[in-house]
Amino acid sequence: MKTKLPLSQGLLHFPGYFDRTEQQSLVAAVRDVVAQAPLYIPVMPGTGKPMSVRMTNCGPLGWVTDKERGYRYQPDHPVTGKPWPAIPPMLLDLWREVSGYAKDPQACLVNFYSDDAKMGLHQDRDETDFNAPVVSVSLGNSCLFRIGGLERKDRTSSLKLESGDVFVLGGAGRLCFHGVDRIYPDTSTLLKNGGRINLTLRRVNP
Ligand SMILES: O=C(O)CCC(=O)C(=O)O
Ligand SMILES: [Mn+2]
Repeated sequence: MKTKLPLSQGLLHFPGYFDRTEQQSLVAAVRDVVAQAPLYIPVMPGTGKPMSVRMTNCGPLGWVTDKERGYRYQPDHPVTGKPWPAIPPMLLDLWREVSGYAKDPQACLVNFYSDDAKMGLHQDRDETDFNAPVVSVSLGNSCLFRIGGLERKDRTSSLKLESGDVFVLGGAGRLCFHGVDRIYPDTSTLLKNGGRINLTLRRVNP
């Protein structure tokens, strides 16, 4: 484990938590997940507008969204109908090291950002247990990550998340608004076709 930078209560940034070799192992593990549970294009509830980020999951539960039924967790892939593959052991180790939460994560959302993708400001609030943190891993090109307060109108600040970084939203920061404003092309050689992968570990139910 590398340095830990507390930003404000419950928000932790671990720059370079995973070294290059570990990042390569994680990419191989993600490729394995994607081979079993292909990336798909999620759409916004209500409008059906497609997101720019492609997604899949691993773990007993996966986060999905569609036009009719909205944001939720479910045990199977919305396109293939198959159960999600298991969470790779390296990610379970990460969770056990940084989450401070006794039980293992139930969901790992895999977000793939092409270099022009982004994610709007939002809270992670589809879980019933907010005592567990959200633990996220960045791989590939760097991004501009925006983090705010508990209300949408609160002041936000921005930081770069680079390949191998870990970010934790926990404690008083568990429900902070956050989003990804942009990806910086050609800032990493980890993914041969560019883009960024974000892995988000969550506990869904107590
Ligand atoms: O890509 C990121 O760093 C954040 C992803 C995120 O906020 C989410 O999937 O809920
Ligand atoms: Mn989020």
